[in-house]
Amino acid sequence: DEENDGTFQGTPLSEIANICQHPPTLSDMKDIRDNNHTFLIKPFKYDPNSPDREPEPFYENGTYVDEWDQDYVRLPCSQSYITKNGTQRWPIIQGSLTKLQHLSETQMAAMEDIKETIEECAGRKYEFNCLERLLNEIYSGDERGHFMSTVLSNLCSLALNVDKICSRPPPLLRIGSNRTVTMSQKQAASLLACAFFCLFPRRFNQKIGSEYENYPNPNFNTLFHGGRSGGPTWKIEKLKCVFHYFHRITEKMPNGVITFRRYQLPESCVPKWTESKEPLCEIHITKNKSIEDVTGLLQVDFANKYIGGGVMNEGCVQEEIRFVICPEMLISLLLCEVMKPNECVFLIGCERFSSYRGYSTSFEFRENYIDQTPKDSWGRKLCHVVAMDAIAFYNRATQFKLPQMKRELIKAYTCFRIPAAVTDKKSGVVTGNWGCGAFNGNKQLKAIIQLIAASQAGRPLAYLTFRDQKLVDSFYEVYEYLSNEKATVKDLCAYLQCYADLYKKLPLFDYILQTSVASLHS
Ligand code: AR6
Repeated sequence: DEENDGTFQGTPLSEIANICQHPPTLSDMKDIRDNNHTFLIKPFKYDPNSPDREPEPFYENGTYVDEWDQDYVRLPCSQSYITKNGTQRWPIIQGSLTKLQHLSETQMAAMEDIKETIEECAGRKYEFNCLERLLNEIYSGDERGHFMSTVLSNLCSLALNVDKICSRPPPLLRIGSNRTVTMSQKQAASLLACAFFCLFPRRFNQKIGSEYENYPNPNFNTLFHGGRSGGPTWKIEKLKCVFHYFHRITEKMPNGVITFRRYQLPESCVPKWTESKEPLCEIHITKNKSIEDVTGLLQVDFANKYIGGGVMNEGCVQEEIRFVICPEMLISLLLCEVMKPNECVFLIGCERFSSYRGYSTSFEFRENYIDQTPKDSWGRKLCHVVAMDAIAFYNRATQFKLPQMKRELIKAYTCFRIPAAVTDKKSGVVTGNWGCGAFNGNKQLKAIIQLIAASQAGRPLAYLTFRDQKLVDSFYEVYEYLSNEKATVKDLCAYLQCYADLYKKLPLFDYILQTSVASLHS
């Protein structure tokens, strides 16, 4: 046990404020009169004594509301979804999916049938080598049989009933909108079934000037694409994770609730960094844990500004792995426009379904994962994740320039900050080498930037070094030094400001250890 094996430094994790011990107090859903919060479900209260109760879809006037514009997800079931010939697309989709469902239930469908269905629904051609390799070569006969009959039939039914299950299209979380959407896990499942069949219109084209140029593509077409090799092994493993989720929801549909919340830091809340006397936050530093294993703290997703990053392609680092083991997070690709430097997205309540081993090219689906995270009074798992996108540094020297340091600080603060209205105890944040893998950042710099942001937000910081014992010790040495110096946020900012001219000479931690707080301001 890490708590006792001496590999961590700082405050023990068990002493860091945790939302599972102190669940946040939430207003009743029915009392929320917030134009920026859309509920796809009727007001729902979770009662731990009747855990099987399901949230119900919210119907405006008893029927499906057909919104079809730039503020809403364009659902395939809309009457306004028209083919080039001017006919409605939904009846075509219904025809194809019903045929496939019938096949899967009577004689078991084949890869070709899935391919035909998807192409018929979209009215375009795709390449499916990765899907094909998984289904026809890698799955055992039993796995394949189960997928091609039971699971596939359920996916057809979830997609065919998207209008009934979702009751209306979710709003898009557009730039600057501060919008929030709350839905049931079943509604998310229905939307993901639509993504499996690549049913979301206009999302394939991300060319400049096209409607969805600033959005990721939530459809699975690129995930199925494998090229001549059938796709790299880790991409197949990602598919296995997502299909495991489909398998699980086919056995038993989860009955919880999830929320996606886009947040923009108001201009008036940008701290005066160089005047701030906030003290250093508490810290826990350790090397063997993974962010997704630390329940009850705000977990950081090392995101792309296009949320999900390479999850639908070949990407397989922290964000992509998180999204395939918790596939409900993929709904964010459907909802979220690109994130600006002063924005972030919270993913609340998403369930984890798979365990894994390896990382990046060695990534593998391991086995079923039972997520024991308790629920809040809305029926959401007490799992709070924030998508925090760093700058991708092609030239590593750029990150030490002031505008870049400031941008990263604002981003981290936007993610860590707790709105003044929230009176609950401030839970910790769990993060690590944010921006220091695919995005090429400097670990020492990012550690200090995140320390400043967490201190300003008044939240404890759990910092996972991803097996780097040297970083555990060196970061803690610097933290202790700063704490002895009684350094505050403004002092930390002063260190960074001076360091902008010194980065070529020595590492940031060395510079801090050699420089007293008093000398910074003299
Ligand atoms: N828990 C703790 N630390 C981790 C974990 C984990 N589960 N996984 C990785 N690390 P990276 P970035 C450490 O490269 O540089 C994606 O494509 C490990 O030391 O995922 O911000 C996104 O979509 C790793 O090297 O994040 C973006 O496009 C480091 O964290 C892009 O990558 C950084 O992980 C973001 O790249």
